[in-house]
Amino acid sequence: MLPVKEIQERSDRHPKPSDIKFQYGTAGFRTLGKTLDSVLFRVGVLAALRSKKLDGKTIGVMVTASHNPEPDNGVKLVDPRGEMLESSWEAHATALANAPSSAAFVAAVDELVRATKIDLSIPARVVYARDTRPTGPKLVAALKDGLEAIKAEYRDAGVTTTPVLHYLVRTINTKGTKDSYGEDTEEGYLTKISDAFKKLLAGKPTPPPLLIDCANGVGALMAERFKAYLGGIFTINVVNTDLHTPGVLNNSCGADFVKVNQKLPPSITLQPGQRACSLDGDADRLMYYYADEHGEFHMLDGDKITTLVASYIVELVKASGLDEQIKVGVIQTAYANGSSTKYLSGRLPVKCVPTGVKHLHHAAEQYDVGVYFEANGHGTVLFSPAAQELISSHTPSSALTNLRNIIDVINQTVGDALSDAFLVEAVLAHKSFSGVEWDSMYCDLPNRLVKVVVSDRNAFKTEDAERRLVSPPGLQVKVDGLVRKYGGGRSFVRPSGTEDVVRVYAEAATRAEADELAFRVAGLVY
Ligand code: NG1
Ligand code: ZN
Repeated sequence: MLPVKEIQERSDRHPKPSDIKFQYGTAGFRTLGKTLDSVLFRVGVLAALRSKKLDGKTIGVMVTASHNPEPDNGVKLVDPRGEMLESSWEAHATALANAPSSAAFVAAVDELVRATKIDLSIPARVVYARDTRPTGPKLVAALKDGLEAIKAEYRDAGVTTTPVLHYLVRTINTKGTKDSYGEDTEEGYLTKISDAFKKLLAGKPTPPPLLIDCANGVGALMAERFKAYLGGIFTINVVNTDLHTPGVLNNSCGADFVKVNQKLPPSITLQPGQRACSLDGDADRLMYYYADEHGEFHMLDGDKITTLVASYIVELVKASGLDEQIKVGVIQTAYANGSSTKYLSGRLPVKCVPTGVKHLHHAAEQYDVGVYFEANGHGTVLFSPAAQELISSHTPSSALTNLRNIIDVINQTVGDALSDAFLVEAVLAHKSFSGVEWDSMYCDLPNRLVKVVVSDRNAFKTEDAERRLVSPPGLQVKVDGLVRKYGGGRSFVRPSGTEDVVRVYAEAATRAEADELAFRVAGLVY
């Protein structure tokens, strides 16, 4: 039985603002933090229902707005294997969040229970965490109220990164099984990743210390904790670690700042030859960069990470004699730099999917080893169970041992900036690459990403993995007309899934042309 009275009474303490329509998008619910109280309460109830639906498996809830400005906040659900919420439930989430009153909310819950045939007698289990945003504690209190209203068991993972929460969900649900993914604690996470990293570095020259820009977010806590686990083998120097001054989170620092502005955060100075990286506000995106011998900045984004990592894994698979059995593939979105696609396509299967981790993750699962990084630095590598089995059962060789350690250094549940940084450092050490050699694998086409505020972003519909517009009618033809004027140019328009804007991306042979094409296409959209 649904505790109707309990839910309704508690829901009354979290009234829905009448003027807001919430939407569960690619990054869950995300908007101004102070408007999200009712959403968090309802997500508590929803997460419990999802757990009941999945036989009492533990569901994760992460309270974060990632790279967005500090006043924003958000919440997303994590399914039992640590992956994003199954898409069919996104509509349920949206429906529950928009019920206008407590009574309507209870009715919507009842409807969901019926429609999805949930057995309410099954216990519900949820683990949740939040990032460092000032609206976090209140939102977590609302979430807890929702969980208690429906009598779910819950575990508070405290203030931690998005990838740690995903790791916890997976480890909790596989504990004591043959699929065990590690200890279900933060220490378990730190130990698993750092042990594998140290093994990968054993016998290699110690890499130079790595400067990590933590975006003044929760990644600072985790990077700091990692230090104790690296056992003097690798040094990380953390900057932008201010978790207390209002307004500093993601402000002029972090992965998104670097990617969008294509420049160093003003708080960072690099010595010639020095390499560094930036995390975003919940530490699931990673942007690398280095200064060349003249001190000039060069960015090494998600596409560069894909290229480095996928090429190295292919080398190891070949050296292990497993290239017939293990096929490595790459998944990209339309935002991948055209040069990266060209470079990779000559060497590996490359697939383009719509923006959003769930699409990339799902496509990556179709390969024995699927490598995906969005250009913005969010990504991971997935090894199929069969590939992992082959790698662990084959007679050990140095290539195979490296592959095994790569499996453990990577957080396969979701993009994980710190784990990805260790992977990158390990590959660079193995290939004796500096930033320069890594960067020279291919040369990025100049590109520009701009946001356009429109009256209704839902009027923009796309096809072909978001590379072409089908609506508004006639617009794509005009975009094509402009693109033709730029040799080697490419441009596309799509509605954002996380902000109320339309994004325009353009690439061309020169910086000036890429900028011009982007702004001219934006002019068509506006
Ligand atoms: P939207 O707002 O749909 O473009 C952004 C990123 C995605 C993904 C999501 C989730 C760009 C251009 N878009 O999506 O790649 O990371 O946020 O956080 O970077
Ligand atoms: Zn993020």
